[in-house]
Amino acid sequence: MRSGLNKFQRCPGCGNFMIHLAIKNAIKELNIPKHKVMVVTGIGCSGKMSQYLDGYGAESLHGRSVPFATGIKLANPDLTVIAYGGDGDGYGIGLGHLLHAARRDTNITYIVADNENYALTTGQASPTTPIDIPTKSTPAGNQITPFNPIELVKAAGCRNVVDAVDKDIKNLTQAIVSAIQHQGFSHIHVNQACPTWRRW
Ligand SMILES: Cc1ncc(C[n+]2csc(CCOP(=O)(O)OP(=O)(O)O)c2C)c(N)n1
Ligand code: SF4
Repeated sequence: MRSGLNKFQRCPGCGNFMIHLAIKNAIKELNIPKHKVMVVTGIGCSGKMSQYLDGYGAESLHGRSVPFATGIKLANPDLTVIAYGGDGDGYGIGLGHLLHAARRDTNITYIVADNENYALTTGQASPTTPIDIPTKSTPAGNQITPFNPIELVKAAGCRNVVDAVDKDIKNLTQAIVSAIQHQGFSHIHVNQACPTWRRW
């Protein structure tokens, strides 16, 4: 964690803790020095990640971590660039950026923590909320069919797409290591626990 920050803004049991550990493990395993890592986040509970990892970090705009990260990689190809955000961020407002990054095959790693809701804004439905699930924005149950982000990103041309689970830190770490090593755009979808809002 960065010096000066001594408190995580996360609920107990939040899956972001485990994904955080996996990112740290992967950077350590690959021996990447702090000054060669850039973590760019969007906005959300997940968006705090850039504040908690050593190295360069930027909390950008909601849904805009991918274009922000793309610009950084183009300007400084020596950096390991990781973009990170939630399902609302990446699969909702930022979906266009994700699909075009997959098509362009820019050499960055994009991790989405999918808790199937907009958690920071207190639990509204997202593009991955299952059918019939009641949320703040769908009190009678979500009636909009969710999409499959893995298939969508593959269809856009991404050659390295992985489906992972936050609590399986070993596999998640290896997925992040492989994604960083992959020469091109990598997408890691992480099924993320959110004990506060995701009660399904
Ligand atoms: C352009 C814009 N629209 C809306 C918001 C309000 N907002 C902040 S976080 C958020 C959703 C967060 O959900 P998600 O991206 O899934 O991340 P999580 O909090 O679940 O990690 C929204 C709608 C914003 N900050 N900027
Ligand atoms: S609301 Fe959910 S995603 Fe946000 S910190 Fe709490 S458990 Fe984590």
